[in-house]
This record gives sequence, structure tokens and C-alpha cells, in this order.
Amino acid sequence: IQSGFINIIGGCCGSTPDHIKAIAEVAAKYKPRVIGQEDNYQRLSGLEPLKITEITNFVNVGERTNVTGSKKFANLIKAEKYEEALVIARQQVENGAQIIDVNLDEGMIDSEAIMKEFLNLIASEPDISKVPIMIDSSKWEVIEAGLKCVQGKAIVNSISLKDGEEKFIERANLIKRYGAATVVMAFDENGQADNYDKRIAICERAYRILVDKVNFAPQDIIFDPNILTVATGIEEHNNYAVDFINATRWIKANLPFAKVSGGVSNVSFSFRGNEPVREAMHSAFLYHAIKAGMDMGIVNAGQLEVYDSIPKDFLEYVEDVILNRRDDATERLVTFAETVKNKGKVSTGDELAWRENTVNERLKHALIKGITDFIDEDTEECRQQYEMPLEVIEGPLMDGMNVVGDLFGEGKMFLPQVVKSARVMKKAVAYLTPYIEASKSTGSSAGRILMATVKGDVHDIGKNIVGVVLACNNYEIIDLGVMVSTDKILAEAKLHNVDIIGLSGLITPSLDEMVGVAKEMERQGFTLPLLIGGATTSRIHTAVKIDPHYSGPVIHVLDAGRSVPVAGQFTKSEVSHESFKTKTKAEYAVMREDHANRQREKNLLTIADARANKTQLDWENYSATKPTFLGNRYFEDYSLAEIEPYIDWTPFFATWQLSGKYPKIFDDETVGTTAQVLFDDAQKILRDIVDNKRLTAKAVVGFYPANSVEDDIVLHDFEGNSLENLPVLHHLRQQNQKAKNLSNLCLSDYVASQESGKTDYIGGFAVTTGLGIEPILEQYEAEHDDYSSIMVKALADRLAEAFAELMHKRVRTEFWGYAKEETLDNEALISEKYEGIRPAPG
Ligand code: THG
Repeated sequence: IQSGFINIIGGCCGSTPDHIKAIAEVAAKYKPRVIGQEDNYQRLSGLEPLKITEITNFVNVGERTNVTGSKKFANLIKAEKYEEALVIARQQVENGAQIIDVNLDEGMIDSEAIMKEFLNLIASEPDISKVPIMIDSSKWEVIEAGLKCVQGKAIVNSISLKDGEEKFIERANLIKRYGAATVVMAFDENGQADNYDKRIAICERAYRILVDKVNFAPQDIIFDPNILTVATGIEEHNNYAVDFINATRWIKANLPFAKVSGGVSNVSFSFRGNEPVREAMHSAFLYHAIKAGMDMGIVNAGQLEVYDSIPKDFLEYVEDVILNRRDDATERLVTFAETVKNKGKVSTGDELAWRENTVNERLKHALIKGITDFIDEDTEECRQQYEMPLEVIEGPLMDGMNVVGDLFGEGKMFLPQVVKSARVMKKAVAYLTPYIEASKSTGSSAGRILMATVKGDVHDIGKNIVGVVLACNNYEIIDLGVMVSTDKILAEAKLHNVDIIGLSGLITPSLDEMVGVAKEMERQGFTLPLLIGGATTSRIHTAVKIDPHYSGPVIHVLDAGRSVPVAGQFTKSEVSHESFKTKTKAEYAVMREDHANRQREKNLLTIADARANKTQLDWENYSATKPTFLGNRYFEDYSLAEIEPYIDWTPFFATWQLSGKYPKIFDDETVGTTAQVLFDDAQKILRDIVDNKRLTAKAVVGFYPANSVEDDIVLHDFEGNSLENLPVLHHLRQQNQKAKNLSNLCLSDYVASQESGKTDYIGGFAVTTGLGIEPILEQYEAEHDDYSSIMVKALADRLAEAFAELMHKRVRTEFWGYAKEETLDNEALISEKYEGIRPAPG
């Protein structure tokens, strides 16, 4: 907006002052935009914002869209197969890249033109362009070409003092004008910084120039203190990784708000062709660099080995090299590397080899891998080694769970694995509980959190998952279940003296219910933090509708992974509690203001105008097929085996926060294996449910003669019922401004009107497959097995949806029979290829 304004004034130089006046008059009608709160967080964006705060974990920058970094990508670009090149970009995002690095520096191609071309293609793919772009080139012209294409706030990769101060300042000024952040490489007029002293000296010099002379926001500076290749056989290279790590620590301590990044795969170039060794080197390097403060890194997203799953002997060889711990480190790793080459993942051979480790190590392993087989005996052995049974929880078990929490936070473990880890934890805790009670010690929990699904809503899968994740992080969870009234929530919160209240809801009416809880908390003088989560909730709704009613902290929590850092802010200390509250309140106030400004601009049609633009259908030539029966028909015990083939599995994976379409998800590089294990587990439980009829399915289907009257649908008598008893179904009509040729829709448009004099019908049905689920859940919960309990709910949910799909099909082909000849497979049903619509109220 600012640079646009300058252009207008500039354009006026040769024109009359009248133009300026005219512009001033137009501009005077609008309020200046409200400038958001200033703080020192780095903010980037593609279509979606990426704000880097103290609770952001390490940020993965995808490296594969790089013609020098990927042969495959280079070949596609050279062959101008841009669609396929985009697939690589998309895969990086799907595999967890939060930013993608795009590098098109290649001698044989016109990098500037292709940069434009490729970034414009990315812009039209929202599932790629949702993330910020890192424009990577050693040629400034290419970077500038890229800056002109990207939306949102990108990162320039990179500038440096290589060509002297003047150029550096000139480019930094341009980056500021384009509204980007920038990577600053540790280079100067004398070349690349290759030791610790040079690295920090150059970074400090660059920082002072940027901050003092250019007035560049310090949080928009990302230092890259050069990740150089180790284990090259050249002695001078041995300390490269250590110097990078130490330089990182120094930058984070001495150059306020600046970030640190680097090209991680560089470190292992000497082991090209040996992926297992390279992956282990990357994760060992990152483990230490992140501890030193590294904020982001260019990595092969989705191909990072889990640090803790590297066999100990292997890790030692690798860390000897990375940390330069012994003179013969390189030779030893080279020798070892031969043994793991081409083996894929390094395996210790014997699957039970971990049983040889110390008991603490075994507990940790069981937690990370989710193995319950030996948990009682290991817990018992461990208990005997400690004075107090509680120490087993606070020591080795919590250590293991912290690793799980971190891996999950970093995107290196997935929800099903975390829930399995939680099952191990719960079983161990259950084993220890009698001893703890006997020793009368009091547990020290991180805090006590009350959770409830609000009144009117029965959904709790998401809430249970959040509860499990929080419990893993040492919070004590008081779960009030579903359909909980405001009074009960607040009474229980007082009774248990909780630290936080968490509300969950999946359906739209729950949003209002949450507003009610917030109001009542205010009225009763509560000050506890109120956490809001669930499918229909959103940050904007929380900011606009809930937050204003409660003077205590109100926070929207996006997913299970977020719940832990958010709860941590409130329970860590009084200071962090207050500052987090103030910060969020301020953020939400800005969002409200923005929202209000936007609302004022949004013009809704009057209801009369909207009705005048209703859907026009050809009723003249219409005659309705008469359903085979009128009124209701009941199905008391429907065969689950018949329902099962109609299951749509994709949302099942979404429930477990694994994204991908079934069945392609099994081939996914990142989540494929996890998805397969999850699916196999699901099949076992589903077999038990279906074969042993553990759940009961019931349905009711009905058809009624009906006509529309304006936006209502009125039902007609068909067997002597008095008309007053037949309900009128009220529907809403869209009132937003529509593009030309589009109507303002209302469900009643699809039913012949009263005036038409035609007889028409509507149908409806209700299904359930959840009858009998409680005893199953109770059994699993008694066994401390949240994993299976969540699984049963997720499956029952799928069965209910499948039952709706099946009933709808029977309606079309049989009960109503307007599409007798329909032959659609399950995939076609899922993509709603059938005739008619199936709106779901509530
Ligand atoms: N700092 C900054 N930017 C950078 C780097 C850096 N950009 C480029 C590079 N370094 C980071 N990106 C990569 C990308 C890929 C590889 C290494 C670094 C890589 N590729 C495989 C190889 O060469 O063996 C290619 C394998 C294949 O063809 O598939 O290792 O340090 N600011």
C-alpha cells in the first residue's frame, strides 16, 4: 500500500493538481488502516501466515526444489515439465516443509525467466503457495525477479558482504521495500567465513549495518553461518560443524531477534550415495544445532531420521565426526559406513536387541516405539532401583515422554505413534499407582486441566486426543466427558481447583455454547485461562465472539500439538502467564478491529432481493417420482457387514492427523508406514466389531409429500393427520452478493412450490451405529488403552457415515426409486456423483 501510494504521487508530477485533489477526496472517505501491534517476532507468509515465536519448533525449509540440489528436479525443469516439478514442491509441503527453498541457478537455463515462471505456477497451487517461499539464487537479478512474483512475505536467500558494503546496503534496502526477510550468509570481501571467529565477526558486522544503517527489522535477518562439509579427509574441515554450532549459540546470545538457518545436507556431502549415513549425520547435526538455537534449516523435509532411533554405536561414530571428538573419527565412520550402505534403515539385526540395554533405556525405547509387551516387568525393575516409586515417573518415564513430545513437535512422530506411547506411559503409571499411594507421596504435576465437550455436542475424539497429549506432558486431566452444561463445568473447575479450562466442540451450535461459558465465567469472577478447540472453532471466532466476554485469558488451540506449549505458557510462571495473556488479548483485539473493518465493507442483499435471485428450475416440465412408501420405515438391527464396504477411509486418517488420500496415503514418504500400521490396527478392531456384532446399527427413513412456500418447506398430510401437527421446515437463503449467473440458494428452491400445483416429496433419514459402544470403551479405558478406545470411536464414526451413504443409495435406487439404474462404485459415491443432494442438518 505504501509503495503504491508513492507511485500515485510520483505519477502526478506531470499532471495537474486536480488529480491530486481528486485522489485526496477519494482517500478521505476511508479510515487509515489500523497498524498492528509492534513486536519482534518474525512473520512470514504464503497464503497462510507463519509467525515464529518462542513456542515455534524448528522450522523445516524444503530443499528439493533446487536444480543443483536435486537431479530429478533439475531434469524436470530442463525438460520444461513444470507440472511434475510442482509435484516435488507439493511433496515437500506435504512432508512437513513449512517454507520451500526455490533455486534455479543452472548454467544452461535462463534462471531469471524460469524463476518467474515457476513462482507464478506455485502461486496458483494453494496447497503449495500456502507456505512462504525462500528465493534462493546467487544472482541478485534472479532474486529480484522472484520478489516481484511472490505473494505474502518471502525470504531472500541470500545477500552477503561479499561484494562490499555498498551493494549489501543497496540490496537490503530493496528487500525492505519488497517486504521480505533475508538470509545473510557469513561471507565478506575476503570470502567465506570458515572458522568460529570469522563467522561471528562477519555476522556482527552485517547485523550492525542492517540494523543501524538500513533500519532493517532485526527479526527479519536470518544468519547462515555456513554449514560446510565435514569428514572430507582434510584436517582443517574437522571442526566445521562445531564452529557452526558455536557461532549459532553466539548469534542467538548477542544479536537480538536475529534468526539462524543453514543448508543442512551440505554437512554430509562426503557421504553422497550413502543415505543411511547422511540421514544420521543430519539428525545428529540438527540435534546439537537446534539445542544451540538454530531456528530453521534447509532440509529434505520428511526424510529426517529420528535422532533417538539411531542405534547407539552408529550414533557414536556419527557424533564423533560432527562434534570432532577424536582424530580418527572420519576413518572410523567411513569403515562403519560400508556396513550400512544400501541397507536402507540401519537395523541392529535382532529386533529384541534393545532388551539388552539398561532398564532406563528400555523404558525410553518402549515409550518411543509404543511397545507395551514388557512394560510391567521393566517398570518393576526400575521401581526397585529408586527410593520412591514416583521417581520412576518423574525420571525415566518423563524423560522418554519428553522425547516423544519433542519428536511430535518437530513433526518427526505422528499422532497414532504418540497415542501408542501414551498407552505405554499409562500402563506404567497404573502399575506404579498402588506403590505411590502406599508411599503417600504427592505427585507434582505440571498443572491441572479440566476438559469438556460443551452442552449439545457429543463429539469427543479430538478432545480425548488433546487430553492424552497433555497427560503425556505431565498435566493432570479432569475430563468431564460430553454434553456438559456450563454450571457443571464451572462447579467442577472450582471443586478441583484447576489451572486451566479447555472447551471442545465439533458442531456449529457449540460455538454459542462456548460464548455462554465465557460470559458465565466473567459473571462468576473467574480468572482461569479458557482454551477453545474443536473442528468448528477458529482463531477468528475466538477473537471476535468469545474473547470480548471474558477478561481472563482466552486462547484458541489449533491442534493437539499446540495444546502443550499453550498450557505451558500458563502454568510455567506468573510472569509468563501474564505476558501470554496480554499478548493474546492484544492480538485478538487487532483481529477484531480488522474483522469489523471488513464487515463494514461487506454488503448483504436484502432478503427480498435475495429471493428475487432464487434458483430457477423448470417446474413446468417436472413431475415427481412417487416414493414406494410415505411416512417412516424403521431398521432395528442393520447388518454391519453390509455397511462396511461403504466406508470412506480418508477422514479416518484425518482423525489421526495423518493427511493424505486413501489408499494413496500408504505410499506417502512421510506418513505411509504410520498410516499402514494404523490401518492394520483398525482392521483388527473392525473385524471384532463386525464379526462379533459389538455395535448395533439402526436407521429410520421417511418420505413426505411437500411443497415450498417462499423459503419454507411445508409437509402435507398423507394419512389423515391433522395439518397443524405437520411441521414447517424453515430454511435460510444465502444473502451474499453473487457473481452474475449465480443464484442465492435456499434448500426450498429444490421442492416444487405450492403455487405450481404439483405434488412433490422430500425424504430424510437418521442413522446410528454407536449403540453398544460404551461397554467397549469402558473396557479399553480400564486397560489404560486410549489408543484402542479412540480407534473404536473413529471406526464407529466411519460406520455411521458409511451407513448414511448406504441408506441414501437405497433411497435413490429402491425406496424412492428415482434412480433405479444407478451403478456407482464407492469412490463415485464419495465424490457425490449421484443424482440429488444430501444436506446434513446439525
Ligand atoms: N545455505 C543457504 N542456502 C542454501 C544452502 C546453504 N541453498 C542450497 C543448499 N545450501 C541447501 N540445499 C541443498 C539441497 C540438496 C542437497 C544439499 C543442499 C543435496 N542433494 C543431493 C546431493 O547433492 O547429493 C541430491 C540428491 C538428488 O539428486 O536427489 O544433498 O547452505 N542459505
